[in-house]
Amino acid sequence: MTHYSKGSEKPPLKGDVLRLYSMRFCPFAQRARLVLAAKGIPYECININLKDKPEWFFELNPGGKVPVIEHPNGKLISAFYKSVLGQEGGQDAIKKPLAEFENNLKQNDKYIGGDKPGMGDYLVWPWFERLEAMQPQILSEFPLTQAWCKAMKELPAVKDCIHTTENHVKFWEKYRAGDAYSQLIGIN
Ligand SMILES: N[C@@H](CCC(=O)N[C@@H](CS)C(=O)NCC(=O)O)C(=O)O
Repeated sequence: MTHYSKGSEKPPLKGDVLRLYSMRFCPFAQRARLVLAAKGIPYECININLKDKPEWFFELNPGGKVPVIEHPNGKLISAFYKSVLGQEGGQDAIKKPLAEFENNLKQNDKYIGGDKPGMGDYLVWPWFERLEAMQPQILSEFPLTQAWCKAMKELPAVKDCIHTTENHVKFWEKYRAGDAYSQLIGIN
């Protein structure tokens, strides 16, 4: 199995197939492989020699790290971002995973695993924070998820890290418009 190194040519993309740049022992890349496999998404795996990286790899990720996903049409935008940006099809695509999330929340539990917040709650919260800020009407169909959002916002750690709805909206407007200072929204 080839691991592409310095001096190699970048292999041409295979039609429409998604490509994952990986390294066999990288846990982050393994996480990407796990999700692609679990979702049944076909992909081509290109291994990178991380001790002797090909020059062309830095064009894909200037940080030089795996994993990197490349899509032949260059556009890879998740259902989450589509829905946050109000793009066509985004709302429908996000409803399926939201329904799964809702079904996994138990009627009497405050958080994912019971009455105490756990790692799972904190790991998924940032996406819900943005969804709630940008497309709150989507969440109105999911009452348990809404109650969970409310409980999350009462946690000191979440309070400490949260951005206001106003700042999320301003950030997205400016970021989409290519404003290099968008990342400073909310800093006086
Ligand atoms: N969470 C990070 C970490 C990725 C990462 O650290 N990958 C390691 C391999 S497990 C890597 O590419 N290391 C090469 C390097 O740092 O030069 C990400 O996905 O951006």
